Amino acid sequence: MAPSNQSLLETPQWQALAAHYQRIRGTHLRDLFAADPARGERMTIEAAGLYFDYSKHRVNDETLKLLLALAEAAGLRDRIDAMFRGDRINVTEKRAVLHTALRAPRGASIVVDGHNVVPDVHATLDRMADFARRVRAGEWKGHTGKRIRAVINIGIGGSDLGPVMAYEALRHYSLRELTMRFVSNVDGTDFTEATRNLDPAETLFIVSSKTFTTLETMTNAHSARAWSLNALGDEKAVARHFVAVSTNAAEVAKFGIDTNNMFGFWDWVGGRYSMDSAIGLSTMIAIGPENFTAMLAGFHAIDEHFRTAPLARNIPALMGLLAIWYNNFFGAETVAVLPYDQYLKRFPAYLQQLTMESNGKHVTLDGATVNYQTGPIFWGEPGTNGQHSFYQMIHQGTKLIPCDFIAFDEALNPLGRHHDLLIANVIAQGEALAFGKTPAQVKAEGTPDWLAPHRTFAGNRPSSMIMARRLTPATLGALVALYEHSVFTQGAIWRINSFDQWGVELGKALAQKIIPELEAPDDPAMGHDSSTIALIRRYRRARQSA
Ligand code: G6Q
Repeated sequence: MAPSNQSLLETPQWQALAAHYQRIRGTHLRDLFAADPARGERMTIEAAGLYFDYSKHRVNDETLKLLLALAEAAGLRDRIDAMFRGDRINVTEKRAVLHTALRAPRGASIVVDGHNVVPDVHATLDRMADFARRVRAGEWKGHTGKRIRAVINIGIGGSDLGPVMAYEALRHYSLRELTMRFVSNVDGTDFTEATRNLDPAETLFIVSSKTFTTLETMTNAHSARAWSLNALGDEKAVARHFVAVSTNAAEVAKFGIDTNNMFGFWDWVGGRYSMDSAIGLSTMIAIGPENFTAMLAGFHAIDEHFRTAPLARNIPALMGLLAIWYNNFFGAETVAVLPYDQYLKRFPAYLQQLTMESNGKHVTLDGATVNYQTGPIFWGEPGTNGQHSFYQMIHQGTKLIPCDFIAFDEALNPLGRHHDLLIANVIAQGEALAFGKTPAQVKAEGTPDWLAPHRTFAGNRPSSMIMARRLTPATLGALVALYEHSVFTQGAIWRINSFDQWGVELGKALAQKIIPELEAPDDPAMGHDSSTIALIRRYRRARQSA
């Protein structure tokens, strides 16, 4: 492992990559494929039902060797073991990072502070399953005796994005008689629209908040309480219409939710890593406990792959190293995630939090400012829709945008030729990005000389292809775990803490000062800059005249 006082950029492994980059940067994917006819089969890995094709990356065997040497020097293997073991690798919050324990099989042992946490995980899963079954079967009745027909998860950030994404992704497996909705924004529109047309007597709220103090969630939870009680007219109704998912029993009780109706988790589960903890209660209610268990098994299969496969055959490790290759050597600033599956429409939004909240950091673990780029910007939309909008830039713009394509062999909703057309598109995109179209090819098609530059595609634009047989709960778990561990790999190389979020904590405090300034009856004394003061005064005038 490199001495920790040696800057990453000074390590021999980094310098070897920098020198190698100078040699390979001009090499075209056309040449790499021409030189090795087996490349498209050789540079693939299968694990946990996923097929990963990394042949269309601007790498050769030497690049991979050097990237793997970088990982070895960063002690990636030891870092992985430390995470799985439950070491307090989240050093700024002094916490273990054990989302992998959430999907450990019953009977496994993971000891934190002398205590095996796996039985606790399964005890919570059992309580969740019991509750989910009762709601799904109509046995959990509302205050007036009516069955529950709508479930609303109130949460934000890590307590919302995972549940929303998983519900959308697994909607095919969901109990259609139940209406599932999600409220996150403090904008009252979110709550108002989510509850429109719902009967409070048939609506169950899951208030999901690790801390149970988050402004948006508590504001929405109080509005939900008022909405329920306004219709049901009895404080006792709260017990039938509200359950909580939290680590903070005291605040849950203060809100009026019976702690018997609380599902807990632990400080070693980060918000953005919590979709398979009790935060997934809405997912479990939607798809049922068996499907939820299958999803956890998918996560666990990739956990085991990441923990045990040699780094050279380790999908998340390679994904992470390729991200570093483009981010730090090619200067790419973003990664596009392009699922060719309508059910994965919220997957890019989910990944934005997972990747950017984890690796949007500018200091190393010991507090030194980095002198290299860290986490790239993640973005994306489902194919084929994106093809008719921003793909133009990926094909012909001046920015290098590595892409992750995700697709499935089988459609969940077979309909005529739709699936063949979908898959033809995703395969064609990867091919076009890699190989482009030369001026000679364009002219041979009869394009006049003046138009040829506009119709030429340079190619050499890298992409990964991730395929699976079909989108199942297990596949979704495996996919999410891939990205979790790719993010981990990147953080380990950059020597940053991927598990804190001080920027988010700042956001939670910022508005607190301004709220009373907006609501004060008389013009308050304000210690802000002139723009902020003018904006506050402008809003106060509008508010007073409304
Ligand atoms: C996730 C972040 C953040 C968090 C939300 C909600 O890693 O910490 O997105 O999940 O701010 O926090 P609570 O669950 O405490 O309400």
